Amino acid sequence: MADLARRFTNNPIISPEDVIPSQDGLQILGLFNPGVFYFENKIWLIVRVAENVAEEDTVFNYIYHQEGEHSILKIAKDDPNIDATDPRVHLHQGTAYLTSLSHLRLFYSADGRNFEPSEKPFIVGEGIYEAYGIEDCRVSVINQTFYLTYTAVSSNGVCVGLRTTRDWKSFNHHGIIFPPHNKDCAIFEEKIGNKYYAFHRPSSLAIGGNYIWLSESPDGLHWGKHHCIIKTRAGMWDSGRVGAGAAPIRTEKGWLAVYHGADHNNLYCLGAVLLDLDKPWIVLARSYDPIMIPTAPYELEGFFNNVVFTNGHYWDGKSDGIKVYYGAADKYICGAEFKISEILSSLQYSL
Ligand code: MAN
Repeated sequence: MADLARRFTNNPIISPEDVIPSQDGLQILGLFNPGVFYFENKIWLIVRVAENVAEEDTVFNYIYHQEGEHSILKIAKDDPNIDATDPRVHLHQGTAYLTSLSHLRLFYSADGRNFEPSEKPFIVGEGIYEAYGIEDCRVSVINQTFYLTYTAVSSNGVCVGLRTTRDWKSFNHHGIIFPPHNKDCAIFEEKIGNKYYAFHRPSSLAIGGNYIWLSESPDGLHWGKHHCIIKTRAGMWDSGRVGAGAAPIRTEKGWLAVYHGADHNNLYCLGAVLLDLDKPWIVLARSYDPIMIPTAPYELEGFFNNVVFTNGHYWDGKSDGIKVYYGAADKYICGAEFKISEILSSLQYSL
């Protein structure tokens, strides 16, 4: 299996130790899966910061109410009714609770490798659909407007929220664009035939699976004409789940999209697909083997082990190199360079 990633030599580029918790009494469990954008001559990362209470013996569910107030549900770690097999979500008497609450923070860099925290305010969950936080934000730029699509979590379910901004100071909150269960939404940065397009990932587990879908919209807000385009593949590295990364990039051969896939052992790798330029619901080629596999120590061990997960990259729009930013082991923020030509020639074209 070929790993095409040229990992940054200064990885991890941001670690939990570099970040101050949002409030006294909280601790940072991990930094996750940054969205990426270019603004005012700098590369920016919008990082998911996952926190919980700094109490060793407590699992908790930390809730933002509509008015901005929060409350903490405390459950002792040794409670016999807890199923803590997955460190991300614990089950208590049949109810699932996140073990952390996530908000988003901005970091910026002039060289794409050394990042500073920004003074800009944190972006936190607001309202009833974001009560358990906001996660894994993708950023797409269309006509100088930044579209932030992210996972909104609450007792209503896991779904996709949208905010837009032009200046990163004021935001329009458009509410939920894909209802539960749905995540991994990335809006294409160009219209095709006067329509917006987006990847998203509904889950239909009784019949079906965790598959990537493509939808179109007249305005970037209302989505329809859904096509299921990328499914899991039995016995392969992406047999358990697949989900889109950032918006695809336009190449002469088609739309090139990096996605994540996990197998039934929760090994999260990256692969790529190539979509028809005019009919993006047609898949032209796909990675047979992953293009990136967790191998570095910071990818193998963290909050949730054996994970490389991306939802953001920086590309200058012309060169062969692309900087892919990714979350490693659900704990660290890292970066790697890929060559577009190498990804394209690694794909399997006869599907
Ligand atoms: C899910 C999401 C991601 C996370 C991966 C790996 O897909 O919660 O945020 O990085 O799992 O744990």
